[in-house]
Amino acid sequence: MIELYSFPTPNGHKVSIALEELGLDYEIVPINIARGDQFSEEFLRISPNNRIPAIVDLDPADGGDPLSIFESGAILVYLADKQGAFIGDSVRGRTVVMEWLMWQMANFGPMLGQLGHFRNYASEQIPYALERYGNEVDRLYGILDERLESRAYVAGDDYSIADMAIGPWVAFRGMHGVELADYPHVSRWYTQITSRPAWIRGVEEGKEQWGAEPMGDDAKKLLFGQRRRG
Ligand SMILES: N[C@@H](CCC(=O)N[C@@H](CS)C(=O)NCC(=O)O)C(=O)O
Repeated sequence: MIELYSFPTPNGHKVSIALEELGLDYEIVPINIARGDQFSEEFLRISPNNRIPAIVDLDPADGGDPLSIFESGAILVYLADKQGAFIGDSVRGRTVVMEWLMWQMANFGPMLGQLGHFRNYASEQIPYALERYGNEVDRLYGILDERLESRAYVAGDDYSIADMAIGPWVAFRGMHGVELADYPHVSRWYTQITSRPAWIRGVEEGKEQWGAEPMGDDAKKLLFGQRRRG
């Protein structure tokens, strides 16, 4: 059994999709980040960066104590290794999966996140920020589109955790002003991966919690005014 500490955001969905795809038994422990659950002592013990997602594997392969993991990329690698699936079955195959997983973690997620912030949550519209991150997001979607022009999936012929990491961010493209018609190969791939039954189940999980209430000033302060704890 795996406990998934999460909230239905792109980073949270990566892991619920992977758990469904891998057929692992799990239960969700909701962490409402708009209300400050991420700062509880219990959660910080497993996720010291006060971010979702995090997991606790109650039955780790070494038979030892429950094992906690934070950072979605580390979680995806752990789960894929646990089941021996979706991570490439050769040194070369695995390397390509890791490249594109890291590309998502270091580029596609953070840059889309910044653009989403400045478009949707900033107290004023700052042209420099919108242009800087808007350009970067267009560049990254362009890279992804090129990559998918001649491949079924991001890492090649096989669906992998790299697709599971990237796709959930495409799902939130409305927040970034992105039109899939501008990236036809991304569009083809996105339709393909999001029609998988496990994918659909993964994003349905906990759906009703997010967006149930509009982001108020208190939540914005909590999320966007953080400094060193203590
Ligand atoms: N690099 C982290 C990013 C996680 C992250 O940014 N999580 C957001 C939700 S998508 C969060 O928990 N925010 C809570 C906060 O900012 O306090 C990962 O991929 O796991």
